[in-house]
Amino acid sequence: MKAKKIIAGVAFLGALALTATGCAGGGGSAAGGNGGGDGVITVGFAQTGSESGWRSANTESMKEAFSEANGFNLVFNAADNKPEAQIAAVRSFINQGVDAIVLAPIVTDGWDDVLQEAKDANIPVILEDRTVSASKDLYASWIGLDFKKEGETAGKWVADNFGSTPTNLVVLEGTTGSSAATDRASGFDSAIAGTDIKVLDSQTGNFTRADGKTVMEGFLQKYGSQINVLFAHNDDMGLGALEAIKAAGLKPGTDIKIVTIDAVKDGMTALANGEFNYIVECNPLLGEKTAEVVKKVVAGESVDKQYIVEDQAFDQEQAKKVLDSRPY
Ligand code: GYE
Repeated sequence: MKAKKIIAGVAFLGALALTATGCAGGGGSAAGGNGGGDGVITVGFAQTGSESGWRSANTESMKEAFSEANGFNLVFNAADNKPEAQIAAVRSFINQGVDAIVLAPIVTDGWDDVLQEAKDANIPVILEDRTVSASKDLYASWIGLDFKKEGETAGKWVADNFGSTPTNLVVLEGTTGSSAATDRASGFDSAIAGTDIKVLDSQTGNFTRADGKTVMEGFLQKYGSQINVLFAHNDDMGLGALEAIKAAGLKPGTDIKIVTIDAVKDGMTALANGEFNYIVECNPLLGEKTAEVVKKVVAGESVDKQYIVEDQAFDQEQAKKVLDSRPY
């Protein structure tokens, strides 16, 4: 803890504020109580929520890396994918006087003010997973994935396999305004540009299984068997869509080809079973790297502005081979 920021009452109010904004609890006690000087780094982590299998794996990776044994006191908040609640959580971390803030921003925009407040309070912010549109001066580093490339890889597979015959495609988009959804869409669109693939419809399924199912039901009602290919921005929406496709009497993976992103266990199982056709990986195990960067930043050491974790991609045969050895 930074001694100058410690006022027990403020820390207590901060803890209350977190409860009020829907803090999901989790690692560590509220910041402010340990008096500093003990080498423990108090980190406030503002997670998006718990929308997907990817997110569960990411939260687990972060909690493991930011453990007491590793020298951290983690204050965890999951904002249920509500941008205002996430901004409030970050503000509460600032009031508590944490040593560093790790932020997995739900949406790209709207961060300028609160990141400036963190900067004014001398609390470094490290982005994890998604990015923000705010000035790069307002955060120390970003540990994430190349979402545009993920979309391109998915689009290239669709273009290579279906691009030379008229093909109708529907898209289940991730959370509107998130960098993961925006960049995956632009990468995918650029890869299928100029082919015979026609996008019939594209709507958000908020990265969840439930919304993926509901939106796919709507697509099926509207377009029925005209749909040849589904591109879902994550496995969970694809898995929700599977149920809708089966309920409509169609065979996923055969009647409607399915391409998704993430490669979590359930998605890879569907791929190995022939119900999905292609998955682009998005690695959620960002905890260790993020913890390493946080330690350096708090110690005043220099870090890179961004660390991009590499992703792979799998077809059905490759999924069968690696399924048992997947770590998440
Ligand atoms: O693909 C999705 C999650 O931002 C990379 O968010 C992340 C995405 C991931 O909900 O499953």
